[in-house]
Amino acid sequence: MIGVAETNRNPNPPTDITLLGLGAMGGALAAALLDAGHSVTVWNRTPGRDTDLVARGARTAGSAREAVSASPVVVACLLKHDSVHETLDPVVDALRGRTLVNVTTTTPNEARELASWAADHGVDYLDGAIMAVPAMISSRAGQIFYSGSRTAYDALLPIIETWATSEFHGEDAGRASLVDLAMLSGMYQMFAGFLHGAAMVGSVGMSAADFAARQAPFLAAMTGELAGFADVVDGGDYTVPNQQSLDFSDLSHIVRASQDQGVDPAPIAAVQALIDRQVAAGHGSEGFARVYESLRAGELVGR
Ligand code: FVH
Repeated sequence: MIGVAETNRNPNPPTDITLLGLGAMGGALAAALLDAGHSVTVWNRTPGRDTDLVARGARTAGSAREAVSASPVVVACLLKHDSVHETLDPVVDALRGRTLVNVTTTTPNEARELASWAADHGVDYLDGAIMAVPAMISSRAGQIFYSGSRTAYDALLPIIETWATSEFHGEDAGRASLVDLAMLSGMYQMFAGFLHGAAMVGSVGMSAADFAARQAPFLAAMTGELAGFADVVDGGDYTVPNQQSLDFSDLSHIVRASQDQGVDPAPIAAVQALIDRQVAAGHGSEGFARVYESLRAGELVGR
């Protein structure tokens, strides 16, 4: 990964930018570009979403072709992978020789497919994965991961930094998306874990708000354990001392408690299944981090 400080800044970045897609995120990105003094051309499939941006100085394009033709840099912030092709396939001849920054959420393979499609049509392709909600755009709290064309990243850094903290993750166009989706995987499983706990205590009348007030500081403290797990995983030795063993980590009592309360134990049962696989493979005395091996191998038993 290449961080912001390690990039070659372009002292004369292009100032004309086209933004395709004026949904919640596209609108925020366009507004940030206008605030930074860029000349911004906007286009949206459904007319009428550009009113505020035009009032702030954006030029509006009557068609995707006109929008693409207006600037050397075209940013696509559309709903999904298919939307990008639906918008750009018919105008790909106009895109030739320009840079496409695609911040539409895609899977890694969809990003790679778009990079390959762009290369076939003479388009420099930079994929972006946004780790922010629209309200975080223009703040350093937001992060956007990029991968694909390093040339494009270096040239555009002064522009894309107006949106959020930028990180370049390499020339595999799918990598930014992969990191993004891996981050979201952890987040959604944490949310599901919280909701499962809320359902357990809800069965005896505790409100979700009461539970959240207790769970939030506990989870925040537990994130301090992540670096230790990471050290064990990266070191590849799950026998290092002072770890909680898989045998000790048996969670079947939580599964039973959930069932006893009439609550679906699916989230915690999934964790227990990962533990069981490693214990069955003879690794019960090793650390909890060993469940990584089952996940990484994509198979039921450890290597
Ligand atoms: N909003 C957020 O918090 C998240 C944060 C993380 C990253 N995402 C991704 O950003 C992409 C755009 O998200 P959005 O919030 O702007 O989404 P919407 O407000 O729903 O707007 C969607 C825009 O896409 C246009 N669109 C949809 N399908 C097509 C199509 N086939 N051809 C052309 N344009 C299309 C839609 O146009 P319209 O419905 O107004 O005509 C909107 O402009 C997204 O990948 C998030 O995952 C945001």
